[in-house]
Amino acid sequence: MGQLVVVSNRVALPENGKSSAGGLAVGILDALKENGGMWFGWNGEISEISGEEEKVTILRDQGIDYASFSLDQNDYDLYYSQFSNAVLWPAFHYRLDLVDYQRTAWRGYCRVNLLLADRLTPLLSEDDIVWVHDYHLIPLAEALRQHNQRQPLGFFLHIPFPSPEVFNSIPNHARMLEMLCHYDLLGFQTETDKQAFLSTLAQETCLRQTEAGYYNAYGRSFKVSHYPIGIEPESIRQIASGPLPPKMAAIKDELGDAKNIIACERLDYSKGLPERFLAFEALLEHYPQHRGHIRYTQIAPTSRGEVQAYQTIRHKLETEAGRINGKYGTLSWTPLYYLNQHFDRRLLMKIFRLTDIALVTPLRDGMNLVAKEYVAAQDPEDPGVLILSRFAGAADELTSALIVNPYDRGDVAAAINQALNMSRSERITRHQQMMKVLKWQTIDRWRDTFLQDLRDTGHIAPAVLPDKGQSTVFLP
Ligand code: GDG
Repeated sequence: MGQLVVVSNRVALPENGKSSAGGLAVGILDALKENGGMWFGWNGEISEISGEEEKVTILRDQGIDYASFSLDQNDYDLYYSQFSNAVLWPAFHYRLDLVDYQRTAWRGYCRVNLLLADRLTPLLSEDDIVWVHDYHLIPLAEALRQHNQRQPLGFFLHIPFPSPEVFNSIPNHARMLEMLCHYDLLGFQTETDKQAFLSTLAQETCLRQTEAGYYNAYGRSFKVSHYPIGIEPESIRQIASGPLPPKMAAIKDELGDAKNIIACERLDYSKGLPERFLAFEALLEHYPQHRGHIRYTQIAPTSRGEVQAYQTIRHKLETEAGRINGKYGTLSWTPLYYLNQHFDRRLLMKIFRLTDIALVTPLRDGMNLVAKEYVAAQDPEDPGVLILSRFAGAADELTSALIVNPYDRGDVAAAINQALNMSRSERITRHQQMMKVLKWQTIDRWRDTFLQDLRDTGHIAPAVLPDKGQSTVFLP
């Protein structure tokens, strides 16, 4: 049997023989450890030499080959910062107003994917299976097919797939759909995402269903399904319930009887942070009985700091946090703690357990792992309350959370008030219902079902390929 080859934009390289990877990376690493395999992608470094000259470095650790490379500045700018993060990310999160499209970026995006196929091809064997992750790598399957690679190629989209009207607003949308159909398996987070993809495809071209889950378009056959990503609830429970570091114990004492509200995510406009700050302000305004008795801590480490839209939202949050604290704070009480910092993962899980309410209110989110981690970190005898946006993929599964519309600050404020007043027995019931889902749809299940389906696509007739040796042109 061949090996599993995972391809993602970034590779989480092992450090000092020990991996520092977070939840998703751990799930991928487990699969690689089980079956042996390779993880291929960018090492996170920008190199001085040109992309074409850059070599792949292979590092072997615990039976896994980490095949990684640097990008040059031009490739990083066009492929990563511009097309991936200033076109695809905002558009797929319904923020067409933030799309900054340039044709050079699209060409750079395609060129880097072709470069990745050039580098990956010599590392592949005929009986390998290849699992490609996320929106940076839409063109990769087509590029690999043009290198005569016939292995099962699977693609999982971690972010939402938007409605046809939104997707069709992206220049090159038709070309991207065609590129996606070179994969044998296309996986989405939710049924809604899957349906949005199929509707978009059906509008663009002749789409035929050939058997349950299998489709045909552009002369190629592929499977389409949804695979909600999960977490490892037991490992999170263990971390969260372990002893508190001394610094944390002091914070716990300091909190006293105050109710603690937590929110944590990368600083990203899709996560609905400014809207959430305003919802918190609405709570203080309309439910004055909570003033002085609650504390909202927002953890938001910087991400993609070089992209303009991310700098703008950072400034906005700094201003808003200061304004709200200035308006409602007293000499002895600060309502909002805004921490633009990265926290250690283990510490984060303990903080989740210590807090009474989690605010997870993205404007759009593929899944949202923080929502799931928060629930798993709770004490089952005295759990906190999850307030969850209806626009997070997780809302399909965690229906016992308090589901809110993040655009309606009155709705979010009312949910916080409801959570602050919720009886212990209701909190326990809701928590039990959510834990049932989390224990079923774990990250292992997500990975195993995807990989099983990818192996099963082996019976699909291979795509029509050019003869070996015939030169092919990869057109953006
Ligand atoms: C994409 C999709 C989808 C956050 N702050 C810190 C920290 N985190 C960790 C969380 C969680 C992870 O980062 C974030 O995962 P999310 O799912 O919430 O969001 P994205 O980063 O946008 O992920 C998303 C996901 O892919 C998986 O498919 O669910 O929809 O957008 O694990 O705990 N970790 C540490 N310090 C922090 O300050 N250590």
